[in-house]
Parts: sequence; structure tokens; C-alpha cells
Amino acid sequence: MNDLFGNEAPEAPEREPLAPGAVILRGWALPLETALLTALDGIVAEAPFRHMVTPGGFEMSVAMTNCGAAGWVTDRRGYRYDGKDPESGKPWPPMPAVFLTLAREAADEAGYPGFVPDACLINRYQPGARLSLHQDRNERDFDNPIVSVSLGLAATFQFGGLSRTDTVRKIPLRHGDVVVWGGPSRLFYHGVPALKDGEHLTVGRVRLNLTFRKAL
Ligand code: MD3
Ligand code: FE
Repeated sequence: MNDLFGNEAPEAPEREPLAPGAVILRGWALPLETALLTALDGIVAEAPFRHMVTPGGFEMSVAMTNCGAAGWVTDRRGYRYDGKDPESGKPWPPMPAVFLTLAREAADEAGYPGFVPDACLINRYQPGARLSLHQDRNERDFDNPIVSVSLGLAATFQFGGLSRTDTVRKIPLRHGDVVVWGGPSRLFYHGVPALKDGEHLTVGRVRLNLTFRKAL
């Protein structure tokens, strides 16, 4: 019941401005749920989720994999994009068409036309997993937005500003929500506190997050 007064455009997506340059498209990915989860199964069969190690030597609680020409990796040598999966030595699985289309259309809707991601980092949060406050700055060009898609269990997402010490806001990200971060918000600090336990009807006891980037 989000149209009690009948004055919304019939096909208007739920579109919440979040911060300068950032827009949340609530439920935007829901029509593609099955196609996304099927494509994800194919990727994970080729490039399984793994817990990477930070340069400081800590194993991440979030498990990750990638698809596309470039994948985000971390190890004792640092954070970077690499065309190959270090576990297999093979190129990352190609970006499925349904991923590319979703990312391009969401960016378009948010005011960033012509977004063509070459990297998709896939994060898997099991209960208790968290991602500490950070900036995404391993990409070559910050003029491109980042598109994020949440699936499965809901999480609290936190984001601040350009400085680590800026006040942090919290927003819930639920199954099917898509967020586009561009312009000034592209370099905002953000993170995910420990995932609460629960069971999602179709995805199970897990939260999955896809982040689409133009890395190269
Ligand atoms: C704001 N992932 O993979 S998605 C990441 O839910 C990451 O897994 C989180 O942060 C997750 O790097 C957050 C939302 C998000 C993604 C990228 C951003 C927010 C962002 C880049 C800049 C500012
Ligand atoms: Fe991030």
C-alpha cells in the first residue's frame, strides 16, 4: 500500500534519494530474482566463495567471488583488481547478460546513463559476518557509479561521508533493493555491521550482495 492517494505514476519505482548522487531503488531487482540466483549458481560453480585475507593478515568474515573481466581481490600484498581468480589461475567467469542489463538499467534510472561495468564483486554474508567501514577506491575512474544489489537476509547498511570520522547513517537493505552510488557519494565511507541471523524464504540463511563496478 504505497499509493494510498493514487497520485504516483503507475510504473514509478520506489526511488529514495539517499545522499548527493546516491539513489536507492527499493525492490528494483525483484522481477529478476530467479534469473539472478540461477546466474549466481553458475558463477559460484566456477569460482567458489572464499574468505580472502587482508594486507594486515586478517581473514575476512565476508566470503567473496567475482565475475567479469576484472575481479576484486585482497591478500598479504594488498587490494587490487585481477583478471584471474588466484585460487584457480583461470579468468573470472564472464558477467552474465542479466547482471549487465540490471546494472546498466539501474544506473540509467539513477541518472548515470551508459554505465558498462567490467567487474562484479559478489559478497556472501552468513550470520555474524561484517564489513568494516571503508571506501571503494581501487577502481581507476571514480566518475563511474557503483551499483549494488542486495539479496536474501536484510542488513543494516551504514554510510558516512568523505571523511572516516563523518557521522554515519544507517539504512536497511532488503532482498531486491538496488543502490546506485555516484557523484559525491562515490567515495563515501560505508560498511555493514554483523549480519543478524534469520532465514530468507528463497535465499536461505544468508545475505548476498552484488556490486557492479567499472574497474579498468
Ligand atoms: C557507497 N559492499 O563490496 S553495498 C563492497 O553490502 C561493499 O556488501 C557492501 O561495500 C555490501 O565494497 C555495501 C553498497 C555500497 C557499495 C559500494 C559503495 C555502497 C557504497 C561505494 C561507495 C559508496
Ligand atoms: Fe564498499
